[in-house]
Amino acid sequence: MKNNTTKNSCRSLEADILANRALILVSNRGPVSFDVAEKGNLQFRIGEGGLVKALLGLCRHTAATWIACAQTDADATWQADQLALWEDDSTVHVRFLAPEAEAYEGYYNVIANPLLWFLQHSMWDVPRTPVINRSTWQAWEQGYIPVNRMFAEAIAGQILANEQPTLVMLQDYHLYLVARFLRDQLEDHEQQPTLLHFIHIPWPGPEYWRILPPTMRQTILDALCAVDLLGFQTREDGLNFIRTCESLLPHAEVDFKRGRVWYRNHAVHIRDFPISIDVEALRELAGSPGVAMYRPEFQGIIGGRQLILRVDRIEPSKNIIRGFQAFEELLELYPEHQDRVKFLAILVPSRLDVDEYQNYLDELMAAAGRVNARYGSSNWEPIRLLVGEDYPRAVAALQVYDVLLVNAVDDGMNLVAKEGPMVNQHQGVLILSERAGARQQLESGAIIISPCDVYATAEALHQALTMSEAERATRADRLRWLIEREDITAWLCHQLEALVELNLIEQ
Ligand code: GDG
Repeated sequence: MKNNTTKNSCRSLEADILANRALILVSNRGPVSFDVAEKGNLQFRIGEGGLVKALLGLCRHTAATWIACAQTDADATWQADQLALWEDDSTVHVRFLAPEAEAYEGYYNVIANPLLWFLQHSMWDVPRTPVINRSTWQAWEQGYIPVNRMFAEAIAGQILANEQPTLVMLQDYHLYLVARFLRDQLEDHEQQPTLLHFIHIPWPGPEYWRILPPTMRQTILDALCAVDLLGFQTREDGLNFIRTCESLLPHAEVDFKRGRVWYRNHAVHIRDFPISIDVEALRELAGSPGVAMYRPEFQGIIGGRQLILRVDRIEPSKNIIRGFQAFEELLELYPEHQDRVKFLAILVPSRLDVDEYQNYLDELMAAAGRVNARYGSSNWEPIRLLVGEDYPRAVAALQVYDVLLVNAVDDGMNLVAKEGPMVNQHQGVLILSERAGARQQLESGAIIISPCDVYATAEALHQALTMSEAERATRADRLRWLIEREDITAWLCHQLEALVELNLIEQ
């Protein structure tokens, strides 16, 4: 009931705020992607996930434009036009930017991933990596900077064409420099937009940002200080941002209590908005035939045993190898679990053209192979890997776990930790890394572990596998309650509320 009331008030807040305001959404990847159909005409698919759906929901209230980088050749040929995605007559104007291949490569595959991603997940092995050499600088100067500038130019053009004041919502670490370029572009114009930037990945403290050369880190901090409202996944990420400005951005005046940095005559407000899932849409998918069809496959894999599950992109920050090591430790410490438990790892290929990711895949397969060779028998394969992109299959697996292992070494939020408890039918136990953003909200229902501590993770696995039915049910109820009351609508709503509270926008 409460949830419905909140949803309705969120929808009316969205409508009120956007009634007299244009909207520009900006992200590296757009909400749709095009390909060429058999007859040669363009056809599109809407991106999966709650984020795209929630942001697209906003577009129905006003004149909205979504600006992103083309991901396919067909995207690049799409002539910035209105797209009708809904049954009523509302539309969204989708505009793709098509940077030169070399510039995109430097922006995306060198600076954003791995340099910033690894830095913000504290994953560099500092005595050896990163090596910031001439080609990294080239990727910065001829890739990250110009692609960010290209975004700013496109946004500025759109703002000047809009008759109403504009709210710009920027997403993530690919676009750190956009706000400053945009302010520079609009310096002599009256139409100053309200800028909101949400960062989906962790923000470490200044000690980590020191890995970047001063020019790079100051350019990033300077640009982010041109935003009006800067959103992070957790309170700690926000505090780390303020600490980073205090230590590394000369002339910045920080105010921890108010969550504000004053810089170049402008205040940037820092808040946490933990992202979540679209509970309603997930439940609908979980009840669909497309998910049900996987049940027999999983029954076969599990074979009446208990199931430990993980679902991740193949990504070093997800800490997949230590998960296998913890399972090995469990089998050694508590041999009674041998032949009684199956560990299923559903792994989604990701960024395999970056060396670090390809190597990680090889290493994790070897780690799983070692456990299987050591403990497996003709009727028991301890670890099963399922590699591939198949979201309904992942949801089907989430319905049947006894234990869900989320042991990321660092994670902005981790949506799997929120999806699992919502669809699981076994009162399954969530083991959650203290370094996943989801811990801030889910701590009281999960077993919290320190992700590098393989021994403690093994103990947590044992605790979860042997937990009483009553405790499992209490924890599962708690998790469902916590997730349901703060779903993706709330994430969006809290950002709009903050804009109003901070007087960054008149209602
Ligand atoms: C970044 C941040 C933050 C699973 N199998 C498939 C598939 N999935 C879904 C999962 C989940 C999503 O993909 C992954 O989201 P995560 O949050 O777990 O992780 P990242 O991809 O690293 O996301 C993260 C998030 O942004 C949002 O802000 O939480 O911290 O790193 O929903 O169930 N999706 C598709 N195919 C599959 O086979 N398309």
